[in-house]
Order: sequence, then structure tokens, then C-alpha cells
Amino acid sequence: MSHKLPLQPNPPVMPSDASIYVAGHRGMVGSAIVRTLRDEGYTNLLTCSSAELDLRNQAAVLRFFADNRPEYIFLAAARVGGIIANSTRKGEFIYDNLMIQTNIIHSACTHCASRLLFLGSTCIYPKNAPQPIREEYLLTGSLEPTNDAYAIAKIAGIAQCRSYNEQYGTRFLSAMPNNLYGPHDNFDLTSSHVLPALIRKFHEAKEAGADTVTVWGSGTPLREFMHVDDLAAASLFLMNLPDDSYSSLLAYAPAPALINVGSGQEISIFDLAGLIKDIVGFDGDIVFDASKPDGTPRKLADSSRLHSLGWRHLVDLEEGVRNAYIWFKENCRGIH
Ligand code: GFB
Repeated sequence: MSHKLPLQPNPPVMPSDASIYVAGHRGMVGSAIVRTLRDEGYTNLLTCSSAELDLRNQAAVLRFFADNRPEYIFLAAARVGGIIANSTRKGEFIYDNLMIQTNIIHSACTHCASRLLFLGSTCIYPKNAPQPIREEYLLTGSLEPTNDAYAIAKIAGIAQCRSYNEQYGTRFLSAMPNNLYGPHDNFDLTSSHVLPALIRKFHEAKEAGADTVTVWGSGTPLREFMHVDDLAAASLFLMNLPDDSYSSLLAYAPAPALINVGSGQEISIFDLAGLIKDIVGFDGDIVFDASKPDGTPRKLADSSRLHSLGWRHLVDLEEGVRNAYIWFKENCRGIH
């Protein structure tokens, strides 16, 4: 989805020929960051597929950094998935994420990268955190059990960035987006997040002339959604912040080097199902499957610190879902 970037810092800190490594460029987030960087005129982008470079391999990652010495790093490589994948494959989620992020953050420090942006998720915050969730609520309560392994890995990444900033003087920042969706999303029903799953379910039900679509859980959980192009724009915005603003984010005493990236677009799963049903044009009924987990009841990010720097999301949820449905129909022929 192409739209004008909201309020980018001017002049940008990253020169257009800066050496920029986007880790995870084949994923939904990494590919959006690459698109946005290209649209903004960045010419020296470094990417590497997982077949060429296994980010879980410390020696290989150190060698990659020694050979390429990227100045700016967007760390979007991760093992991600929806509520069932997160709760049934915890071993993979904790191991892959810890290894990938530890290797990249450490190599970026060893090879003196100027800035690194580590991307996580608002599931790092306590399950029953006060809403909206401020950055300083990190580690103030127990985690949501369906994604605690993933969340603990991401919290370790935040702690690693903070620790390296303190001990080695690096300038690494962690950004926590809410629930994302958009082009290159995962539409596999066993591992996807709710929004792509419902696009596929309603589409297939409409095509098959089915009477019902099954939505997991009770429908009552609230989720905050943001189009991945908005996250990509926010990532560039943060990476390009002038030194004084960037330094104040790193030094922010209640929650150093950590910032939420949200849209404030919160909706219940019940209402999201209704919205997607209408956009797809399915005219059957919705059935809720109470045997599936609800997960955390609510996780609305407080994004006031990002807003105070001048950044706002641009993509409205309904427009974004329409666009994601078009993308699904054009790009996922094999699976429907
Ligand atoms: O998007 P989702 O899988 O992840 O589920 P979380 C959100 C809500 O949608 C849950 C419900 O209450 C699900 O039960 N839901 C309804 C469905 N129908 C479906 C469906 O067909 N598929 C899916 N996947 N959900 C993840 C975390 O949590 O969010 C990760 O596990 C990460 O760690 C990610 O934080 C952003 O929002 O519950």
C-alpha cells in the first residue's frame, strides 16, 4: 500500500547511501521496511535470505557483519505466529528468537553499528497491565501464558539492547508495535494471526457457499491493529530521529530505549469478524469456538511518547483491511 510517509524527521540522520541491513526482509515487517526505504531513496540496502545466512548461527552472523559492516540495522527477523502457534511451539519461539536477536545485537555492537532498531510486540507487557499500556509497565506483572516464551525472548532482547547501551555505549532502541497486518502476511490457518486468518476463512466460506465461519474464542478480547506500512514508516522515523531526540529516548528513565508504536485502533474480535465478513461479502453466520483460547483480554499500547515526537499512523483499519483482502486475492491464489 503506497502512501506518503507521515512527518519524517528532516534532515534525516541516515544518508541515502548509508549501509542499512534489514534482517528478516522476506517477512511482512521486513519487506515493508525495505519497500519504505526504497521509496525514500535509500540505495545501499543489505538483505540476506535465511538459506544464505542462518541468523541462529553465531559464527555466521559475526562473519556477515565483519564482511558488510552495516551502519544501521532494522532487526525484523523473528519467529512469529498467532495464538495457537505461540502456545503450542514455545520451544521454537524462545530458541529461534533468542538466538537470532542475540547474534544480531551482539554483532552490531562488535562491529560498531551507529543505530539498531529491535522490533518486538506489545505482548511483552503483563497480561493484566493497566490500559493503555505505558512502556514503564514492562516487568511489573505476570505474562499472558499463551505467548510467554515469545514474550520472554523479546524482553531479553530489550534487556540486551539496554545493557549494551549502558556498558558499551551503543545506541540501540527497541520498538514495540501492536497487532500488525498487511502485504506478505501469513495466511496459514494453523500459524497465522487473527486478521489474515479471518480474511482467508471468510473468503473461502464465500467461495464455497458455506453457511458459517468459525471464529476462535469468545469474541470479547480487544486488539489494537496497525497496517505494516505504518510500522515501517514509524521505524524509519525512529531511525532518522535527530541525535538529541534519539538520545532522550535511550535515556528515558522509567523505560530506557523502549518505545510503543500503536495506532489506537482498538476493536473486539467480534467486531473485527463482522468488519471482515462485510468487506469480503460473506452472508452466512459467525460461530464462536469456545474451545480455542482468548489470550490476553486487552493490550492497547500507550503511544503518547511516539506521538509527542510528531509521528502518527495513517492507515485507517477499514481501508487497511480492504487493501489486505485485495492483496490476499492477488497473491495467495495457491491457497484458495
Ligand atoms: O492474532 P492472534 O492469534 O494473537 O489472536 P494474539 C487474537 C485473538 O483472535 C485471540 C482470536 O483471542 C484469538 O482466539 N481469533 C479468532 C483467532 N479467530 C481466530 C483465528 O482464526 N485465528 C487466530 N490466530 N486467532 C499474538 C501473540 O497474540 O499476537 C504474539 O501470540 C504476538 O506473541 C502477536 O504478540 C501480535 O493477539 O492473542
